[in-house]
Parts: sequence; structure tokens; C-alpha cells
Amino acid sequence: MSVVGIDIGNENCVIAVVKQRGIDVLLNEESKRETPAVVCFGEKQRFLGSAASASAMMHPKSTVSQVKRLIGRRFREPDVQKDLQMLPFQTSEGPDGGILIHLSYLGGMHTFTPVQITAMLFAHLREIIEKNLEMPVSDCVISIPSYFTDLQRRAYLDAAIVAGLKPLRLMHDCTATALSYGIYKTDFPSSGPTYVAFVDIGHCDTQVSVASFESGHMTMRSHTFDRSLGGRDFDEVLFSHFAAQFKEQYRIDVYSNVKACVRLRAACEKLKKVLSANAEAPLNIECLMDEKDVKGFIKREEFEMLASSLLERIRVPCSKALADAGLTADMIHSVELVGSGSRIPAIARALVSLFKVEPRRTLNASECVARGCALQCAMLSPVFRVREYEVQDAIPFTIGFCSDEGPIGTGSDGVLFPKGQPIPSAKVLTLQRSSLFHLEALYADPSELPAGASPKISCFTIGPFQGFHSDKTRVKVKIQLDLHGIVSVVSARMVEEHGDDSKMDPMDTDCVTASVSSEAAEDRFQESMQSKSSHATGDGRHNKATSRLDIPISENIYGGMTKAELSEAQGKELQLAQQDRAMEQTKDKKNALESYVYEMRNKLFNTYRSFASDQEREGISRSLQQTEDWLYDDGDDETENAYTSKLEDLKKLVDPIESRYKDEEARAQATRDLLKC
Ligand code: ATP
Ligand code: K
Ligand code: MG
Repeated sequence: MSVVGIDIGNENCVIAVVKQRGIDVLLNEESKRETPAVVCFGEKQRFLGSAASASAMMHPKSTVSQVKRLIGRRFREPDVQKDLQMLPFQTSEGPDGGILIHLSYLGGMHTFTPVQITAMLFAHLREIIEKNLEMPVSDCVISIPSYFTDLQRRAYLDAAIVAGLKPLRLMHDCTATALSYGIYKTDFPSSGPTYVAFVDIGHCDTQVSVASFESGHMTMRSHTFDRSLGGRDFDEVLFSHFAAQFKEQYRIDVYSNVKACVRLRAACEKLKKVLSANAEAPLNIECLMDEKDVKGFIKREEFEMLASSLLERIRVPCSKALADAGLTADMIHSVELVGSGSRIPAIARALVSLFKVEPRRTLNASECVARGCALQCAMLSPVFRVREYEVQDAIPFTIGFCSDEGPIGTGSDGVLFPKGQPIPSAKVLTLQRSSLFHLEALYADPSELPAGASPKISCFTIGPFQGFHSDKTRVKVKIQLDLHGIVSVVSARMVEEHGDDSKMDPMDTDCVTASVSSEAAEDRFQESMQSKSSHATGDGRHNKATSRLDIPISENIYGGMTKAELSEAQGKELQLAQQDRAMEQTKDKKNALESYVYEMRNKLFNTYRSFASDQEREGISRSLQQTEDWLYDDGDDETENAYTSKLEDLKKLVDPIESRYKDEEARAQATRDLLKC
């Protein structure tokens, strides 16, 4: 069984696996530790990861990046519209309000959802893992931003499932980072918890969490974020600066040209990285547009000035993380800075003034999330033994429930799982109902949500059922917040205690939480159900007996995929993967033919020279030349069969000569052996 952690970023993906001797980060086909989170569609085939970013410039409109920004979101959200303006591919609103991506592929227009594109990335990563480990892989832990909504979590799971993965847990980025920090640290003071702030600045976002560590145990105290503040926004500052400058200086409007935009953005990202290590940097792009070469130059101070409002904004989620955790800066033991977006030197300076300590970089900034996920996967895997360590995570948004009769929950406001509620958790509600009813899950405090996110989560239909009597029957409903941070109604049961007229509180709730294992919560729920009814027997002589009946539940996830859509997507992904493989095979066959031509031409005039007659040599030479010409002409783009049969034809000509040579070799060897004895 595999023990894998996967971090799909907006820019880079990282895969970590736990092996007997420790955690390894896997290398992709280019021997890189990070794989670009890019999918590119060519005329003939799909390119994934490194291959996709290599072909991006050739097919700018058919290259999809930053799909994590789009998954599980609605087309009309203002933030989505802003993102789409920066992305070169074409999109539209789907029938469910989601996003559809349109691009040209295999000579026609194709439409994909963000879930499908994400699944392609997952499938690519799975292939890298399987090549590395030389075995099939499904179990894994996958990182997600803490601010992902219920729908985004479900969409991510769907994408993983389409790709044939089985996520044991979706884990918040900062929780994974905190785990890879805490599990190795043994020097925490024994008295009281140690508070550490984690600041993760990625390509598109900033996430901050405060965790508390005690020996053998960590608890996430807060999760805060700025969903639209990452490395990309610093690139954008440079982009607008140079776009304006070039308009003035060269009279070109890059905004009017997709390819020029893509190229200038890429150059600005490079420039930003150079500025992290140098006081100034040049920008040169040949033939950016209208056949004009452009040149620019910027000093680090000027960049920092242009980016000053961004630097200021980084402090906002940081102070909020402290406040949400109920701490002040002086109570923080240390600040750990991760995510490659944080490599801009001015960022660390902005944080010092807030936390009053120099942020540290103890962790590997680009790998800690994937490593933490791999560790968590090992902890959840039955085959691996990991040091006893408890991870207690918390949900970032308050979840409430409504029924047809109004809000339900522990308070009057319908809150069931307040922000900070441990993951996983379960609650049992006791309601008085006589027939089918609905329960609606929602985010009870929309002000906590990222701007534009819908507070509606899902609707559960409990029933149909017929109460035990004409008036209301007690219905126990179990609501679960699972390890992924996804909420659902998992069971509903009519319960009646005969001969007991003690009144039950209609809002009676039992709460069960657990830190890592979902089974624990499940077991304790079963226990609490049993202990509640332990006095009941089926024996009629007792004046208390319990009847129970399970009620069917159906769920409607707003904007989610149906089972049918999911399996259609699986089928489609298999078909696309097959197409890619066929294309790869064709390329392999073409390469084989090409190298055979070169190899034989060489051998014909060297190794095989004395084994072929002049006439044979001339004939073969001619065939080799013809094949080469064909390869550069009509044969440039042929079927796998065409290449194979050409190769066979050539082999028929060369084989007699090759076998003469081999016979001679064998004879010579025999002679040598004879002489030896
Ligand atoms: P996200 O977390 O938003 O999903 P991600 O995990 O892919 O994205 P990272 O790989 O952590 O993001 O960071 C990518 C960002 O880091 C990019 O914007 C990139 O330009 C930036 N970056 C990388 N190296 C440097 C550097 N030396 N100086 C400044 N920025 C850098
Ligand atoms: K990453
Ligand atoms: Mg990241």
C-alpha cells in the first residue's frame, strides 16, 4: 500500500511518499521536484505537467493553469471574473452556474469543467508516483487551502476519484505544514503549549495559521487567509508597470494580444525572482508584438514601492490569525515562513514589524505541505507505524442547519459546528417530526467566507417516512463533519420509547469529536446511541421499550456532481489517457524507425561493411535514404502502423547481413575459446 502526500498548487505540484527510511519527494520525468500545475491541449494530444508548460507558448489559448482558483466556484463571482481576465483560455457559465472551459483540441472545440482539468493533473501525478514506486497507487492525502468551501472540497474529491485516487483526507495546507514541523520537534517546553504561526504565501494566495504544540500533540488554533494575495499579484504589479511603460515607449498595447500578455507575465515572474537575490534586474523580450523587441529595467526599491500595498495587506490575515487564536504577538514562540511566494525579501520585513520576531525558514518552503500530507497518510494507513502523534484541526467557517421549521442547532441561530470546531466531529439532533422533511446545511456567518462564496451548502431530504403515531415522533439525525471538512447527514432514525412519557427536549444534541481518526467519532457515536437506549429491551413486560426505524436520506449538493456525471467524467478521462498513450506509442515507433535508419547507415559502412555486397549496400542505402526523406515529408505525421511496417521492411533487407555478421562473430568466439584451452 502506498503512503502518499500530494500538494497541487496554483503553480507547482509536489509529491511526497513515506518510505521505510523517511520521506522522499518524488522526481518527475524531468527529474524535477516540482511539477507545473498545467494542462495543455495540442492539435494531436494533451500535455501534462512539465510537458504542458513547455508547450504553453505554442498554444496559449489551450493551456490551462491555476485551475485550483476555479474549481467548485461560480462563473459569476466577481473574484472569478477577475481571475479569468488574467487567464488566456475561453470560458463560459455552465448550466449549474459553474465554470466551463472551452479550448481547441484534436482539431475541434472541446469543453471541460475545472473538476475534469484538476483530474488530469491528479492523473498525471499518479502516473509519476506509479512509475517511481513501480506499483499501483490510490491511497493518498491531498492538501487544500483552509478557505475551500464544502463544494470546493467535494469538487476536489471528485477530481481525485476521476483520476483513480482514493484520498484518505483532504488536509489544510497549514495543518500539513504544522505537522511536518511538530512531529520532529521534541524540544518544546514541557510547561504549557508552544504557539507557532505559519505563514504560507503561494502563487495566488496567503494562508496564515496559528498552531499550538505540546508533546505528542498539536492543535490548529486559527486559519485565516487572503485568497487573492500571492506571488502572482507581485508579478501583476510588474506586469502593469511594464505594460504602461511599453505603451508609452514602443506604442504597443500588450493587453490586446494574448500571446504578448502571456510572455510579458512570464518575463515579469522571472524578473521578480531575480529581484529576490539582486538589487536590480533587466527585462528583455524579443519580438513581443508588432515585431518590436522591448527592453526594461527595474531596481528592487522601485519594485517594493510598487508592491507596497500588497506588502501591507500581508499583515491583515496575520493579525487576524492572532486574534482568532486569542493570542497577542508576544505569546508567539516563532513564525515560520513557507510557500515560494514568500521568497521576496520585503515580505519577511513586513512580518517582523507585526510579530516582533524575525520569521524563520526552518521548513523546506516548497515541500513542507506535501511532506505533511505524506506523514498524515502514514498515520491513517493501517500498514504503517508512526510515532503516536495527535493532529487536531479545526474548520474555518461556522456551519449551521435549517429545517422547514427554521434554524436548528444548539443555539437559536442554527449554528451546529462553530468556526474552530474540531475536524472530524459528529452531532446528533433529536427532532419531532411526523413525515418527510428537509435539512439545509449552510454557512451561518457569510462574513467569514471568501468574498462572493455562496453560503448555501446542501439540502438533505429525510424521508419519506410515516411517524409511529399521527402526532410527532422523535427522529434522531446524525450530522457529520468528516475528515475532509465536508458536512453531511449520515443517518436518520425514528426512535420511540414506549411507556415513557418523560418529555424530550426537541433540540437535544449530542456532540462527538475526535482528532484524527474518523472511526473514533463513529464508534463514540454508536456508544452514545447505545448507552442512551440501553434501558430498552424488546421485552413487553418492561414499561420501556424502544422501536427504531431507519429513514432514507437523499442529498442535493448545490453545484455538485451527480453519480452519473462523475462516472461519465471517469470514462472521458480514461479515453483521453488512452489517446495520449496511443500518441506516445506512435511517437516511440517513429523514433525507433528514425534511429534504426541512422544506426544502420552507420553500421553498413563500418561493422557490416565486409558482410554485404556492393549491390546490397547500395540497395539498403537507397532504402534508408528513402525512409529518411519520407520521415521528413509525408511520414512526419503517420500512424503507429505505418512506422512499424516501414521498420519491418527495412529489417527484411538488413537481416541477412546482420545474421552473416553474427555467424562470423560466433565462429570467431568459438575459435578464441578453443585457443584458450
Ligand atoms: P498556491 O499555494 O497559491 O496554490 P503554489 O503552492 O503552487 O500555489 P508556491 O510554489 O508555493 O505556490 O509559490 C509559487 C510562487 O512563488 C510563484 O508566484 C513564484 O513566482 C514565486 N517564487 C518562486 N521563487 C521565487 C523567488 N526566488 N522570489 C520570489 N518569488 C518566487
Ligand atoms: K506547491
Ligand atoms: Mg501552496
